Amino acid sequence: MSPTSPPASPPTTVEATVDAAVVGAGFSGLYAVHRLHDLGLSVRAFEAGGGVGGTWYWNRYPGARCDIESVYYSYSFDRELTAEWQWSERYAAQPEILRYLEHVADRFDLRRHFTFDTRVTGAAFDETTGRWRVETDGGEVVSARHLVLGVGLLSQRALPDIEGIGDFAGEIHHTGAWPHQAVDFTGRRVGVIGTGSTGIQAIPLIARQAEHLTVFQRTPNFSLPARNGSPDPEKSRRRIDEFDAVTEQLRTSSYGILLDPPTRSALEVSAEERRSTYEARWAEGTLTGILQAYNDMVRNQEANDTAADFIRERIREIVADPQVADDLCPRGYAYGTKRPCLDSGYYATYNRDDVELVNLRRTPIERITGDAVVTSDREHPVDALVLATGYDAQTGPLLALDPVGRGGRRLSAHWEQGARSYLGLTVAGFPNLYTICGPGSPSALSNAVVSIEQHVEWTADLIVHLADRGLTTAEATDVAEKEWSAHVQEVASYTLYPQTDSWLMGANIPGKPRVFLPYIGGVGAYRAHCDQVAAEGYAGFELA
Ligand code: NA7
Repeated sequence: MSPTSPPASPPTTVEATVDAAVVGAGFSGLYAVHRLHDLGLSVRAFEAGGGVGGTWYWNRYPGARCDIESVYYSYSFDRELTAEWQWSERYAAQPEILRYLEHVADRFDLRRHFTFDTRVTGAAFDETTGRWRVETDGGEVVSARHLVLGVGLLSQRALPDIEGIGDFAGEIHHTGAWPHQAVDFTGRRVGVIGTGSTGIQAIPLIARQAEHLTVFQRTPNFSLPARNGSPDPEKSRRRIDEFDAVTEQLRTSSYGILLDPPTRSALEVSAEERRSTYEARWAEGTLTGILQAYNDMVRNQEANDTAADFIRERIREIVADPQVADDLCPRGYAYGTKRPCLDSGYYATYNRDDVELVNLRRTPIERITGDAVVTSDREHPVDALVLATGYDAQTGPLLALDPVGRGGRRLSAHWEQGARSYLGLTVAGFPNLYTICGPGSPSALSNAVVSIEQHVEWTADLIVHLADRGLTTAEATDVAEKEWSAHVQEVASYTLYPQTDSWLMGANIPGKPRVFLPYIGGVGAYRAHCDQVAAEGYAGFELA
């Protein structure tokens, strides 16, 4: 080759032919690889990160931890795995959850199936072969009969479109792409934009380290104290000694967590009784304690107001400055319809002299300069900026990959008017494509690990069903997709959720079509429905 020859184009030949390609090495991808390999399928998997972990690989910001108790926020597919892993905290922090997933990868020898630091850049269904052609940024091409996307529901970062943000001269990080080395804020003036679950976890810890912290809040959230500490020994014991029973309870519950379903309306008990219930649940330290105290909390505004008022009272009790307390009080949307938060000392952080809250509803951000955030009333000098601004949830990661289905139709075209799916796991016109935690599945409104296991197992069963019968493709019918998508919206319409601007509605992303993304019918009911579909020979699918 002469020195002037053009560089070789990336290889276009198929390098590997497998039964299944899996994208992602988080809870979904790891389990999908394990399950499919165990069933005797050949599997190739790709992960953009440098290791396993998914969400827990990327979210290394201070305070990152789960807000479902760790004893339940872990896999349940293997009793020995559960028995041998001891969580050190009731709500484990990111490094421990990452260690757990690394342990799972090692224990089941999963890493050998993965290529890390490699992003899948395209996937197209070849109608002549009935296979997916999967391309990576490493120049690799894989031909796979089945394509399982475990790309996460909160992995496509939403960066704020603020004038001048690119000119900021200091350190700037989105919480979902946090550096691997701890960021030291000592002696620095830090600005945090965003007060969702992430901001609420990070703010107390950043405040302790920084010289000064300015929190830029657009919408206040409802948060309950986590009361983190050691795991409850009785729950840990039961999880192992009564493994099958607890697993079954989680799988058939509404949210993938253990709770006694509420039977009464908040409005049929006296104000005193309600108050003592809320107080007990405020003391309990769980994400959904108050939300699940009565059965009409997310359906009836008046019932919801009783809980919202109670939490606002607590905020006013904790926060010394009445104006700051008032600014922190959520209003104008029902409690729980933005995902609720769990914190460790969040509200009390605003009693520190070195922490300032900027209410962006009063004084919006106008621009960012080299060393300041400029709001409509003044400049806030900062040396570092933390963007806790969330994600293009559920659809974002799938549309970033934008698979090409039958007839050359892209997923982005199919979802132009909003996401639709059959069971949240499959899409009409995209045979053998499985979207773990996809829109229309309960994942975002549940203990995601419990949902993920169900999604993966159901998908694996479908793949085996095809193989056993010498069939090659499963494809959701248009009718099934239409009916399921209508059902997802209908169930949501019985609640207060669709009235709130939240990422659950796609409202945090400009121009994103408004549909309610997760399925709110309950983890147990959803599982039963999926099982029924399978029992009927995969009703709603064309198997070919
Ligand atoms: P969320 O819950 O989407 O929160 C993002 C926060 O960032 C929220 O307070 C937003 O305010 C705020 N935001 C977003 N863009 C801007 C701009 N441009 N200016 C000011 N403020 C902004 O993301 P999280 O990472 O906290 O949590 C995501 C999920 O991870 C969580 O629900 C759990 O399931 C785990 P807004 O409310 O849009 O007014």
